Amino acid sequence: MKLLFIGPAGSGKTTLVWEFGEYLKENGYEISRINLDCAVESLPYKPEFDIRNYFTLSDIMKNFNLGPNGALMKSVELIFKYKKEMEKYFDKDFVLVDTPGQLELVIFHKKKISEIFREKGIAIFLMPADLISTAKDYYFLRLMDIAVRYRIDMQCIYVISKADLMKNISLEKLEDDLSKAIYEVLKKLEDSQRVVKVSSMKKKGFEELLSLIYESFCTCGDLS
Ligand SMILES: Nc1nc2c(ncn2[C@@H]2O[C@H](COP(=O)(O)OP(=O)(O)OP(=O)(O)O)[C@@H](O)[C@H]2O)c(=O)[nH]1
Ligand SMILES: [Mg+2]
Repeated sequence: MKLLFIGPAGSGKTTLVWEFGEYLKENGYEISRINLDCAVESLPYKPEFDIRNYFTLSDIMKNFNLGPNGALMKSVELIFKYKKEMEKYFDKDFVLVDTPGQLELVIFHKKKISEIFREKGIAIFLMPADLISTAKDYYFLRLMDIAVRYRIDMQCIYVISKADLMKNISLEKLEDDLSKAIYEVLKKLEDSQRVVKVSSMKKKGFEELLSLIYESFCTCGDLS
């Protein structure tokens, strides 16, 4: 099963790939980790496949005479070149894929990275708790998740990341604060799912995340 971690810059993707991977290993699963972020300086885990072994952001900037954002977009095309190499690590219970912070790479590039991971794969969209203070913040992130789903065309779930930073806010209360019309829009566009909150820092919510992953596979028919 492939888990494609996506979300806004700094939402906790890399830390979750690390800590959730450790949790899965401790529970007897075989895992591999794939790093697709050619710009990252250091990682807390040792990936089985690391795109930086093939190119880095500064290589692309130099070779194609691009600025950092253009170079990151270019990295998507280059990632496809190493698909075969990457696939050598797909033969595991879970393949955890770490993506670059710029969500543009996943949603605004004509080539969809999600294609590589779509089969027996699920995208996990991180909504960082520290971005959520008001009903509008929450609504914005839920809309973002819907937009991402439409674009990547892949089974997708969302999770609240950095849950330890969520203080005295009830998500149910925020939902209640949304106007009825807006709430109806969300319900129409979203596949309903439980809200799972994870904290990599406190190592909390991993069991719930794993259950949600399994449930999503069952409902999309990928697992019998
Ligand atoms: N409080 C708290 N901080 C976290 C948690 N997870 C990650 N962080 C911190 O948030 C910052 C960003 O975490 P990363 O895992 O690098 O986030 P990322 O989404 O991979 O970042 P980019 O790849 O740069 O987009 C780091 O300082 C982490 O230590 C968490 O569960 N709780
Ligand atoms: Mg990262």
